Amino acid sequence: MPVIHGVSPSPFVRKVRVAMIEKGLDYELEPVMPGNVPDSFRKISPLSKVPVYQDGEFFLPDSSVIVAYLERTCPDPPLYPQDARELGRALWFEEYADTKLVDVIVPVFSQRFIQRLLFKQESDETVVAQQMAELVPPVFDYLEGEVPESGWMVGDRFGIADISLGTTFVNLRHSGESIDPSRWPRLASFAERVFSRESFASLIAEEEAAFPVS
Ligand SMILES: N[C@@H](CCC(=O)N[C@@H](CS)C(=O)NCC(=O)O)C(=O)O
Repeated sequence: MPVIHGVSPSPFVRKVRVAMIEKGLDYELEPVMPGNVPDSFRKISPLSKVPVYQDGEFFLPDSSVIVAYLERTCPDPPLYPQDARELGRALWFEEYADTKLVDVIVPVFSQRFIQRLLFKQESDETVVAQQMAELVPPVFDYLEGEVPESGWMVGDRFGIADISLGTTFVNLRHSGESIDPSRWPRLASFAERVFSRESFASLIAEEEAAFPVS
């Protein structure tokens, strides 16, 4: 059975797990804590990051690479559009989610989830407030203009764009924050749609049980 090396709260690990669930693929999760990896892990992940996919002696790092590989090995159901322009847009939203969206959300997640929940230390609420007031809004403004009123990001078919954006919204949720529906109504309802999808809902339930917010 394939193995995913990484930990469940990582947005990139979750992205791969959702893709595998959507495709009906079984896997095992092998815990590897990012930032504290053994030397042996660097051999299979030259950038020392999670996730890494393993199938026997075959190893692949990077969530985008892994999901693209899974699409070739298990094409049904497809997670990438066939149409060239739709594919381009889906890949763009994946890139934007993996870079800009992660960049603005992870500092909030680091304070509220990693610092407070995992390490049982005070969170730096000035960091959280600054992110939420200054750095997150322009990103949400952009996405609010792109997200459809109903359905999914590209071609009204659930796929890689929805998975990539949705996985980081889960980290925002784990941080005790949400998308303000009075300011970003489309984006807030998109996030709720993603959270309700079975693949996401099962992982959110598993993660919330493992890391209860008290
Ligand atoms: N582009 C990579 C990013 C992976 C990534 O940044 N993972 C984080 C955990 S969420 C990590 O392993 N960080 C450890 C480090 O940067 O040393 C992907 O899509 O898999």
